[in-house]
Amino acid sequence: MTDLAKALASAADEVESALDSVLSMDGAPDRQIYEAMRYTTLGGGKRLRPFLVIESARLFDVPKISALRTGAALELIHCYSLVHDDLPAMDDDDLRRGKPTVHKQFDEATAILAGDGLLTLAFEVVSDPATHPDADIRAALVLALARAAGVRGMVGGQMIDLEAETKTLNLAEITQLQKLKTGALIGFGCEAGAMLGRAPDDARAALRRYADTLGLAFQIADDLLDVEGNVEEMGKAVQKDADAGKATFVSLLGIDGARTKANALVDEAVGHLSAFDERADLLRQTARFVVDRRN
Ligand code: GRG
Repeated sequence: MTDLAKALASAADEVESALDSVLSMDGAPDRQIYEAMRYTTLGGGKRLRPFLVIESARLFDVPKISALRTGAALELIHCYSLVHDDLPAMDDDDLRRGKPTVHKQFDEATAILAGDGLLTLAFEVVSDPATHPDADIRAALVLALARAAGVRGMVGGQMIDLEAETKTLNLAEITQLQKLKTGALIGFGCEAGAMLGRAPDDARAALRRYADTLGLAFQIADDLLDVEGNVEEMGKAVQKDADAGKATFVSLLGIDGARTKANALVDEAVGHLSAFDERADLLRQTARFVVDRRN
């Protein structure tokens, strides 16, 4: 096992415990909604976004509890986006993380509410003093997370993506769409450590540049996996974009061109970390991991 694989596995365990605790059913007014939220969030996923929070926080000696709770909040938003994306009104998927999607396991109304519940819980977690003792830092995190998840971030990107089903986007438009849809949450993940650790502006800006490049590489890899991956490894349907006739990095650049671009972005992302010491080594390895991953 590589150092990165070990670190990812150990972070995933810690994130799982943090999520388990914030998704506690103590005093739940209704069990089904909590069960749906726990069903979709626990026991699956690479936990890449919380890992980015943990590793960016490491650079500034942030206490682990702050990084874990912020990472858990980010993962809750990611999970909500997957639940809503899988709904019949959007991507209409039956399989996610190797198991039936929430609307299949429960029903559509429960899936909508579970997504809403995860989204709002994320802000409850981040604004709780247990996440950081300084109210100004909590407020800055709430603002950044809202921007990343909302219409100027992931939701806006998802809307452009839905519209792309009826018009063909060019490379610049696809890049902008993905910067919002996938890149915004990845960007928050990398900047959160800097915010929690009151990092200097230049360090935070370097992490943002790393995140932007990483997000793009991640999305190109996702497009390649949609073409080259299989249902067993991916735990979700593949060939979705080609079947929908959607323009992607692969349809515009070709398989080889997309892989070449992804590899160049790995080098670029690592370059953005040049000012950091060996504590950024796992972030450097993460850039390679996102393009070599099999799911
Ligand atoms: C519904 C508001 C709203 C947004 C949906 C995230 C998203 C936007 C759609 C998911 C569709 C998709 C395949 C996006 C591409 C990138 C992506 C987010 C892949 C899934 O993330 P991973 O690979 O998944 O980190 P795991 O399961 O490992 O967490």
